Amino acid sequence: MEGIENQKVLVLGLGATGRSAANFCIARGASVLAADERAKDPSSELEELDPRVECAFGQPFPDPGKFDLVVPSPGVPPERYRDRAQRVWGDIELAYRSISAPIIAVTGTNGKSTTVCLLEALLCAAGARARAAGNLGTPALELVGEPLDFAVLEISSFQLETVETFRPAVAVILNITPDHLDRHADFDAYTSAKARILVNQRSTDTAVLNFDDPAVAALAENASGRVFPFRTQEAVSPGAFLDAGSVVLCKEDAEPIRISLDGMQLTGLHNRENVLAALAAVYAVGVDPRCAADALASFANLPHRCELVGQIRGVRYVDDSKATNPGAAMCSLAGFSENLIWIAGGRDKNLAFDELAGTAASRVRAAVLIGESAPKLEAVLAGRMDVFNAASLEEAVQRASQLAELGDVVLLSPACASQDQFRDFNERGERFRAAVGELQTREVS
Ligand code: UMA
Ligand code: ADP
Repeated sequence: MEGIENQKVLVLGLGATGRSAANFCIARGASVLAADERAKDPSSELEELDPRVECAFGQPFPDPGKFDLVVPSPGVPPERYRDRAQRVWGDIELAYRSISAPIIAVTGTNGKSTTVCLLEALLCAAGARARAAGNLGTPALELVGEPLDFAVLEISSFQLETVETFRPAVAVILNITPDHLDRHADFDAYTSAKARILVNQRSTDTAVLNFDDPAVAALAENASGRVFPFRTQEAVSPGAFLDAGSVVLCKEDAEPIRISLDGMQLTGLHNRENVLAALAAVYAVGVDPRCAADALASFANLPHRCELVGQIRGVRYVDDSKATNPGAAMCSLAGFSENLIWIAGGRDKNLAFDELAGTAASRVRAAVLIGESAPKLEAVLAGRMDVFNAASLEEAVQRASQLAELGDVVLLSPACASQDQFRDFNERGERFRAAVGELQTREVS
């Protein structure tokens, strides 16, 4: 890759992104200092780091002004380097400059991981070589050098803050609702970060935009790529929409394509939106969506996304640990017609819960609250349903099982981040599943 040979590179953060970026830069002839403010953890995955990378742990970041290029990890806020750095390229910019396959990039507040994994499955079903990476967990730089027809990247607002020339062939924006307002100054700043996915597109590129979402639809005006909208409630042409259990794809110069969703495994209206967006992106890159659609029959909800993890005495237990903001939790709550015993709470990201409380009021019989945000949630929920507090997730599952009646659903859909009590949403989901398993074992013994 041009631009980093013999350069002095500072990598900020030594998580998954930092390690991949440090290895990438050193392999391309840069000298690399990788800094992490936490103390060195012997159990962390540093053995995968190239030994030529110099590491600094447990001290404030060095002066970014002393380096040619700064590569920040997504979790490092721009205030930490912006004013001093000569040049900033995040891992997505580095990956973009090195991946030769066309890039399909997906952002949005919710549904990104489901959509990129589905896109990978759809494209592979049509015979293309495609791989998904990015905010999903596998850093984007791991796709460099892979023989691919398409690279599918999940991109967060944090990652979009550090792109410069990044220009995806297809950019998908699924939805924009409040999230990460502990990092972005306000909703407008968060929306502006998301909009950066479109900023370098040209007329031959495509922007797949959710026109049911006003914040996303408003971005069409300044999009320089071809806009291909999708809607669940209304027909749109050109664009993609739902009609009587089918997806309809319309392009100006072609007959509409109709794809039945009968036999689709994904559940919930929100996943129909994700399917619409994914099929629209497949169509936009010139792959036949009818061949791709075979994948819909085998592609199920990802772990920790409205996943059924147990059934005890007629009560179903559903793990939606990945619902880390109010918008995601609202969409899961709205998807149930059963009475809910709702487990919620965790780390607050400076988000309002009032609208969520309104949705919850019509469906939730009792809420069991955990984590740092429990008092803030209790303030908006009390009086609208029974509210209980629990000191741990295990205690919450126990309490929920006592409150649940035949036919109810116990739903973990926290509306908050997990890091106050867990490593990440995966650990929170696994602990929920284990607690349900424990209840099941006691039931049979
Ligand atoms: N660090 C500092 N100083 C700081 C901030 C962080 O030293 O001010 C260090 C930490 O000590 C830590 C390292 O930086 O060792 C962590 O960096 P990071 O938080 O950027 O984490 P990574 O492991 O590189 O993971 C990142 C994404 N994390 C975030 O955006 C916070 C992962 O998304 C992503 O899967 C991964 O890159 C691969 O692309 C996680 C996430 O929560 C799942 N994303 C948010 C979301 O989905 O809502 C945006
Ligand atoms: P992300 O990667 O953006 O966090 P996921 O696909 O992992 O998205 O889904 C996380 C949660 O967001 C799901 O469990 C569900 O509650 C909710 N969700 C998924 N897709 C959508 C959507 N299109 N609109 C609103 N909420 C959604």
